[in-house]
Amino acid sequence: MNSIIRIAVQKSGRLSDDSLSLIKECGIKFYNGTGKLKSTSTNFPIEFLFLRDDDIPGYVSDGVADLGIVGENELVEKDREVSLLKRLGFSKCRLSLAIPKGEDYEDVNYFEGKSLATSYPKILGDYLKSKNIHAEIHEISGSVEIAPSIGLAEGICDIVSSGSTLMMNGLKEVEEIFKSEAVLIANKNLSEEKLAIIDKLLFRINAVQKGKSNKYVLLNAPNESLEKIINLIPGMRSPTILPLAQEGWSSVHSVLSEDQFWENIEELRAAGAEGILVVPIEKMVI
Ligand code: PRT
Ligand code: ZN
Repeated sequence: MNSIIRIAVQKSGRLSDDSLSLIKECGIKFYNGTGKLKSTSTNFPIEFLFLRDDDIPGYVSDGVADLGIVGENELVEKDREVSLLKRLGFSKCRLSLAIPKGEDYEDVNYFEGKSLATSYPKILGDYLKSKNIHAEIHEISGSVEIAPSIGLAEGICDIVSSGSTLMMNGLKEVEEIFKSEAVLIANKNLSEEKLAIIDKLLFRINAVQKGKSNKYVLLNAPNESLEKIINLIPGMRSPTILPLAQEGWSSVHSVLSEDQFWENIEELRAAGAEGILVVPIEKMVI
């Protein structure tokens, strides 16, 4: 029988768009009609389950799904037995402690004997324990940021991204306790056939991720500077050098990380490079 893998992705929320874009960038086609709970790819042996993110670690650990894409915060909080296959680099956020803006804060001992509202009692409990702090944890499922203003708790532990929700609620972030991003998780007891399909998927994800973090750079340079320029943009194996129609000039093509490009831009220009083009790469297989 031909195996097929089943992946759980968030149905609708902050992880959904990026999870589905990643799958599409891997060349995997599927129909994602609104309200659908399940879908099967037409060109890769994969089936999708669209779920609430809270349920994804459990479904993967129970084997209802073989793979899942979920925030690391949810994964650690739910504490289920699964393998973390890959960090995916999107939905980045942090879990932080915050208190009313006007409060004086020196260090984490501030929280001794205080009450804290959170949707992440496990991560918060483990953190407080590691700091030997005794605080009362109120678990609430949403709108955590209003807890201090309605007198439910003295501080909160919640997800922060830009920080504007805290600010709008008169709170200040005082400790970051956990960093999170979307992760790909897998069931721990998968058949060889399923593992082989997952390897193919990971190969594609790696190619997409490599492509995103690198750029294709083309520039023109006088031949006497070529050696210097090659050292600045060494590329995957070595740059491609093509002669220009104008005598004494060449076109140099290379691949490098965007950071590396910006670090070297002044030196490239000083070496005589001109007509510099930086082009996105869709996929990159090394
Ligand atoms: O319906 P379902 O249960 O599937 O979704 P959900 O509402 O539980 O989760 P969702 O879609 O809000 O978030 C899914 C995942 O995205 C989280 O588990 C995190 O891993 C990640 N993520 C990234 C975030 C944020 N950024 C984020 N900013 N999750 C929540 N927030 C919220 C936060 O709770 C707070 O209310 O945004 C507010 C803070 O944002 P800033 O920008 O104002 O600081
Ligand atoms: Zn949720």
